[in-house]
Amino acid sequence: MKFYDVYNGDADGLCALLQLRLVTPRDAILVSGVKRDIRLLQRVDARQGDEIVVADISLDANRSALTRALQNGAQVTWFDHHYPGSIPQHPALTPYIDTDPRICSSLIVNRHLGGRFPEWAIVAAFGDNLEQSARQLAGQVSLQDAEIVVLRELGVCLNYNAYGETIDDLLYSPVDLFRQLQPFSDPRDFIRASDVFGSLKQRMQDDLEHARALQVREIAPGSAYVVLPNASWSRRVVGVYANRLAQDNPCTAHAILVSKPNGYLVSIRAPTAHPTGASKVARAFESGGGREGAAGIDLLPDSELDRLLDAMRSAFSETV
Ligand SMILES: [Mn+2]
Repeated sequence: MKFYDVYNGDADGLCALLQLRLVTPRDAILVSGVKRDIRLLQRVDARQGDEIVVADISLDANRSALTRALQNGAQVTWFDHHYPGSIPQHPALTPYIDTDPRICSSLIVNRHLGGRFPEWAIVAAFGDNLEQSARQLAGQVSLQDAEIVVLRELGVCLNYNAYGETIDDLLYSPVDLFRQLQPFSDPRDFIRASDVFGSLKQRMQDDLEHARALQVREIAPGSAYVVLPNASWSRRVVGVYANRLAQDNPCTAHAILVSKPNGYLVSIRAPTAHPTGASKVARAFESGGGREGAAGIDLLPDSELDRLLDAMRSAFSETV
């Protein structure tokens, strides 16, 4: 009989699993990947009696692997906040799934554990950009403002570490990073004792400086785009940089393109002042999808760049 812990490599996935393992230490096989790598359950070859815990990846995106694991006789416990589709009714599946937009997987685990490690849930909520939920929980456990600032920074850094095309782009593999976090029941102790936080912060600053040196071009009043080169730092920083651009220019929509060999990876952010329209732009392209405020296109062929700029112009120009 084997244990498997399957989790998204971002702040939320890490902190969700961490809380569980602090309560129930377990020598499990860790399965994770870059943030975009969400079809993780297919990597598990589950047998009768195996126990699988899944955190922060969509059930819907892993449905066939889940069905197979259940058929093979595994027990599966699932903590998540992404769209699950229809949840199978099976005695061996225990789902803790809540798609409330104010919730993330680590907040679900915090609730499940009766608030044993809220500081880690706060780190994750900041990492998932859930400012209000993070601050609300921080208020409940009476954290000081200076502590909130540093937990927020840690969440942003852990989230930053998960961005990349492959593990090679990352400073720490999500499995290694989990092992680094595992000894600490409180993120404030982790920050004091480990040099991981400092390394991530430094690397993120360096990557952001590269990005800020590039020209952001206006498409029309209210929309802009920027092209990052085909480089590891681009793929690492794209999520953090997109959030910074949005925060610094709340009335402007942004398309952030990262060059690939035959096109671009595109992140689209609606203006934070009117956070709608991003998914409509993305869905006009074959590999596009996402949410109202933040969406993306996996591969935009070079020949479609003009069409993207047109779509940005007509989606966002009147919203200013
Ligand atoms: Mn999440």
